[in-house]
Amino acid sequence: MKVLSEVFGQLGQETVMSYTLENNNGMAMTCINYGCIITKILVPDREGEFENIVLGYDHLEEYLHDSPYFGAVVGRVAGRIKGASFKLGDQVYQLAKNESPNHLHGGIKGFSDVVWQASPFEKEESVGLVFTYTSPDGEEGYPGTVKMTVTYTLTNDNCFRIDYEGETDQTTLLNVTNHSYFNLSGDLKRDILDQELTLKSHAFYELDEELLPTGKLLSVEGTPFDFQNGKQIGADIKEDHPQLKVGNGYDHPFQLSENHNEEIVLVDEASGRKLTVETDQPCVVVYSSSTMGDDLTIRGVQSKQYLGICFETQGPPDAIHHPNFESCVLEKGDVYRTSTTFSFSTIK
Ligand code: FUC
Repeated sequence: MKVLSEVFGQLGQETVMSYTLENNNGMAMTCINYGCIITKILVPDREGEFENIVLGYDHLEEYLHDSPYFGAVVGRVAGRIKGASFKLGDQVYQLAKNESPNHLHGGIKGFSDVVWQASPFEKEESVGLVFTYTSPDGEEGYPGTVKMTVTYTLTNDNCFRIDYEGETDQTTLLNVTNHSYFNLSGDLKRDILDQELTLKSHAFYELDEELLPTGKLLSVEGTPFDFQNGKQIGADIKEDHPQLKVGNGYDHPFQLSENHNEEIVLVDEASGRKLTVETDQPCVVVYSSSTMGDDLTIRGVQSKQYLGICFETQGPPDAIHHPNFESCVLEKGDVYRTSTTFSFSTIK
């Protein structure tokens, strides 16, 4: 097991570093301390050939200008906040309107757009990185100074784990996730429509035209949103369903009916690669790159709709406006703590 580090780029006075974590099987993942972005994950197919299975870039410039949150940690609050404003007690807070009139993924310069402190570690059975960032009171409009720690750990069983921890000095909101786009075909050979998704979810959150939750949970039963028995992502994606129209495909929070029990499984039959995602979070936003256009060049591959799929494990979006959702309020003295694992294997 080892960690290799090198300079990735320069951002004003700050040097952005890249770190490659490698385990004893040759599985390797590269991340940078700008936005804790995962730039690359190399895993074997059924023949043992290692290829990259996430959307990412090799240059900092591309992340600064052309990245829809590729591989990044997003926060303080992932997803949209209606009207870019919320109330805590009697106080109204105005957030950055970066998807006017709403707030998206932590704002203009959220966790995905700042340089984190990184310290690599090497242990007997794991290698990793501890990222820390202190978000000052008022950043992007949020109250409280928030101290964040995000730990990436790679183990010898081809499991990659993300641990998030946060503390605040006054009541605030916190709901963080990672926005990696997966594509198990390897080096973006195909889109994700024929990759098979199994999702232990009985219900998904209805979205309005602005992709904000209406507050209603809808049963997946008999709808294109039912992945309980596994099916290709493309199987029903073009069906005439009002919620698919809203999201241009899947861009929805699903309520997880189980945790830490293979609740999200993605399989690419052609390569034999399998990804299993497990979390303690109550929901996952499944985003099928539905709004991705053809305007990006990703390591030589032209971007297109459905080129990747994100599994944004998190608390439900816009929870501050929906008292029936799990709360995303963090009080002073409490610790925000959550984890998600991404395990890679192959099928016969
Ligand atoms: C996802 C989506 C959004 C957005 C963004 C890049 O999380 O929910 O619609 O397009 O990522």
